[in-house]
Amino acid sequence: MTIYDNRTLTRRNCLTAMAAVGAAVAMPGMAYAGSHSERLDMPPLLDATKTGRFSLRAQAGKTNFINRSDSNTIGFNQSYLGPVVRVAQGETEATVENTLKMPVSSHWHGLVIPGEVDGGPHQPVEAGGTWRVTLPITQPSATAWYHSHIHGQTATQVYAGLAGVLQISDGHDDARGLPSTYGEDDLMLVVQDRNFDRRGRLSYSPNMHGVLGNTILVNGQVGRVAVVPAGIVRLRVLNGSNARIYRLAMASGREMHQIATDAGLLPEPLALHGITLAPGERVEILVDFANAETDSLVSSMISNTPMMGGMMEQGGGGSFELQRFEIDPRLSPRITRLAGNTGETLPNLNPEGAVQRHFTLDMGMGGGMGGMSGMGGMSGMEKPAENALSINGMPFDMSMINLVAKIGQPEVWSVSASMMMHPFHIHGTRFQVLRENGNPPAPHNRGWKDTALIDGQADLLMQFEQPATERAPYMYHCHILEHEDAGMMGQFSVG
Ligand SMILES: [Cu+2]
Repeated sequence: MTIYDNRTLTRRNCLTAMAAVGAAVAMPGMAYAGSHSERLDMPPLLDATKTGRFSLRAQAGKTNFINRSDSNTIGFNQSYLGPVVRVAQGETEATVENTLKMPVSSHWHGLVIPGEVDGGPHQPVEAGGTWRVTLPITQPSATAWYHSHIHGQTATQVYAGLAGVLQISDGHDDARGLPSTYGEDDLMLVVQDRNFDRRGRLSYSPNMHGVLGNTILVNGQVGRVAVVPAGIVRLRVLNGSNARIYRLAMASGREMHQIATDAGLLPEPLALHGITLAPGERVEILVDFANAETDSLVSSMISNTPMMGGMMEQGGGGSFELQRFEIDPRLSPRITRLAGNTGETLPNLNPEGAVQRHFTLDMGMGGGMGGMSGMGGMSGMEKPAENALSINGMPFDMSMINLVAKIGQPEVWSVSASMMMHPFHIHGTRFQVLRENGNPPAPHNRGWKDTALIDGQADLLMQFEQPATERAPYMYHCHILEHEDAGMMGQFSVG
């Protein structure tokens, strides 16, 4: 099924696009930089903390990203992406209505909830249908997200816009001294890379290695400026890209203070100059703009193809801008001191007596040998072969339960990837990164996670709290969406 107008698909390299738009381009490999003349909009906030319910409607629309040219897109409650849904602990009723002509789903990525309400491939919302579920939320505050998860369609549907942010909030951020005024000192940044043709229309060219775009979108917008007060600002960053891995830094070199990983707050801010963020991962950072100097969140170029796997630190040269910040002196900063202890703790599960499982993320022939043209994702046009990718040699099969886990039983999942880096996501739980390549995890990976970038090998420690039946199993998969769709996924029940 095609979401886009096929006539807009073009096969040309990035230089053509750069020449065509004539935009100020300072980013290697990035075609559209924008002009920084317009202010970044936050996604609409859908606050369900008081009402205990929210509704999402999958709908088709047109979105003008660049060059005043409309692209066919899909979104939740709007034409592209969805609202920031804010929920509190307790029971929340979610309604997902599907007005599209194809099945979609809404997987609550990062929620520790039963398999039956997880929104994965076994809970499609058929065309014209409605899905009503109760989400029993018991986990602490975190920035989670939601996106469609129909097997074989996840990459195209998310690329076209079927994703949004789900914030779990206990309402105590003021007491913690954390910025919490949405859109003022608490900013949501959904970072995605997308390809646009020379007329500025969204295009999708399947590639086995995952599609890399020629343009950065933040909250579905190109080249906007975020206006912030001259104080401490909280940035919640979601990597909502299909395949691109970012190495986040501030252009000025100023410190970032990490306060949360995927699945929750750290005990106290962690000062860092760089944070790696793979597809599906979230990070929350505090940035102090007290010196009132403009700055930008930037990323290094990171190569991740089967030919160049594991070249994280070598980068590939250069960096590009994700989001520019300007200070408005008229905004009075609400938070001027770095928060202290948040009251949360680092995960410290006991691995004694844990069930040991091994997962090898396999590229197969198609992935391994077709990598030559995949650089930048703009010239490699090979179509993904069905099920060319697998885990432990088994491509995903909707009718097969790959493993059975027990509630309360500690498990260590040893995940390895040889040819390139893969972000590994597990449904229905949060986990602790125990070791990365035999070493203690990188500082920014020490909090609760639900997605971990496997650059070689990592041991993940977890303990399942919720049930998942054989009819509504949890997934584990690579979060490069083209890999997931091509079979790098498995499923499991928990009882
Ligand atoms: Cu992968």
